[in-house]
Amino acid sequence: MSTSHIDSHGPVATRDLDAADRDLAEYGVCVVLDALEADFLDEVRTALYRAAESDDRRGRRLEYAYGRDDHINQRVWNLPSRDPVFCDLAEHPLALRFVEASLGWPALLSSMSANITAAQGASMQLHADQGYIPGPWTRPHGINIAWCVDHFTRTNGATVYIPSSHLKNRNQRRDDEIGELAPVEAPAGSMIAMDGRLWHTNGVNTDGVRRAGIFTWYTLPIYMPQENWFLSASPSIRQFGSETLQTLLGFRPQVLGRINGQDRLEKTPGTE
Ligand SMILES: O=C(O)CCC(=O)C(=O)O
Repeated sequence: MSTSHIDSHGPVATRDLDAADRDLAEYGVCVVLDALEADFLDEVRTALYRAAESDDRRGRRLEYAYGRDDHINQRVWNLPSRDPVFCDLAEHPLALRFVEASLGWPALLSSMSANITAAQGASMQLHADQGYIPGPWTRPHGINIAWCVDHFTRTNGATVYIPSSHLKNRNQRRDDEIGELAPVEAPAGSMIAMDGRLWHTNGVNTDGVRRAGIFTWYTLPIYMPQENWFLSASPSIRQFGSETLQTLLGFRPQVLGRINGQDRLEKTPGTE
């Protein structure tokens, strides 16, 4: 697979949400500038690097390459359980705007993890995030909202993708002829939305400048989440999480995953 980059005609980083919607429809990806306020971004960055360093120190460092072996980038999973600031991020109004437009409501948070690229860290396997969903696809079954914790540049591992590949309506196959990949360059604090059908991966970090991105993967509410929230979410989220967050985690089921036919534990008859 080639990993060289092209300067394709692609999404233009913007503050105009209508323009972002058009880019998402046409290219399968859009970039919203200044999506996070500076103080909030600092809080997110501090919490993320603290979690990453804690994993390193405790021998819990994880890497993830989606089917490839060579990888030295760090992955931090289950972010809502690592710091409440990530709960706020999971239900950020801008993210939910794109989630609702793409999937409707309710939707599920399938996973929320950070990918921190490091010097010479390899690309993951090129993939569509909804690749595990049987075809034929006729629409997005999920949307990945990526938060740029650091600048995303073509040399530090910015996400790379095949423009408009979402319109192929199928996952990438190993025998596909892959042309050049386009980088999504965006300043820290930007939000990137990717259609669940888009073929993408992380770029190779060639300059050694650390790049953290938080990937928040939402799906239609009919799919088992990538993260098993029932086992891995911190109990404090069940206690203190907002209604919206609990809906996203599947703790307020509306159709599937009900509890004795009800949408929450507390309403189960005879348990009060
Ligand atoms: O780190 C990146 O830029 C891409 C991550 C990714 O492809 C994913 O989490 O599905």
